[in-house]
Amino acid sequence: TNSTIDVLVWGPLHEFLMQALARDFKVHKRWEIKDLDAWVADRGPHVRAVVTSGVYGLETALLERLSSLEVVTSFGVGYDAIDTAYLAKRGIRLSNTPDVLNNAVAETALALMLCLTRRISEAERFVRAGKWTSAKFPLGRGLTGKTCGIVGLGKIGKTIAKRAAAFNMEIAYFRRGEPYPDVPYTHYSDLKELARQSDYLVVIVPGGPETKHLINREVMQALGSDSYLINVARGSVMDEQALIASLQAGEIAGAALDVFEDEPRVPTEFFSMDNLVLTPHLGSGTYETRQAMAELVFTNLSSYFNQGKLVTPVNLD
Ligand code: 8YV
Repeated sequence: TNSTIDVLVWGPLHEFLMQALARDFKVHKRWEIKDLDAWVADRGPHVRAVVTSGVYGLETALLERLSSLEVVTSFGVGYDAIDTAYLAKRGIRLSNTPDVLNNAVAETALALMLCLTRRISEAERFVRAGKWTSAKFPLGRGLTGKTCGIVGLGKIGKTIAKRAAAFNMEIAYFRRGEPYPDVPYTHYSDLKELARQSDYLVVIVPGGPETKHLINREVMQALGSDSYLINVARGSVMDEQALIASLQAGEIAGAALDVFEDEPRVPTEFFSMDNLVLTPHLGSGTYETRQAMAELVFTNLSSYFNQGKLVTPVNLD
């Protein structure tokens, strides 16, 4: 039994996961601890595992005081909010939840593309406001025959590519240096060139310092006034101020954003722009996928303590 193992949960997580953890481990909920400082002084050295999510991240100052910490299991595929170099230095293991969310995120990307280009959100506002009787709703643009440029052709990127191809779109992607050997899509080693060729530019690279503001004003200008930007990756990948300026100048046709630089805060400039689709980081948010993610987090933790290894480790070497 693992019921003597102290697990610190960083913030509220999926209900199935919370219940499974409470059943099998000695769970401490960080957000319910009244005097965290006193608690850490007392229990901190006993904590062997931390459970968090890609959006909570971890404060190193607190980790520093968990001297027996062995493992961190994170809910979500992206772990840019976690200081992996710090974990590696201390020999702390880390797991994420890859693969199980590929379909949900890809479906979100396609949903946003359709919503954006057929102006679905805008059209709904039009009908709900009772405007249909007195005005004509403007036309949208189609996906068929257009080029879908993918920034980040990883597992989710490939899943998006397949679905976009099913809409008879041309698929192109950006990768620094050489093309992938086993991929049939058009390769660009220059991001601006991909943007220039794309009607829809879908961003699905990991976050973190390496991709910070990768989508800058120049990329937006290269994309052009008839083309759209879709971000289902991380807010940090896009220069939000540049996007505001670019939209105000009419340099791109519109954008669909599921992620933001300072979530859940969204720049107020966006609220009045009708050519934007704004969603609250719901990319992986289906019942099925969140359940699968919750199960995978739990399986990782159980497997670590029962078999000595994680199921989906993040390689920190
Ligand atoms: C979040 C995500 O983890 O997987 C990721 O990287 O961004 C999402 O799936 C999810 O919103 C839970 O916080």
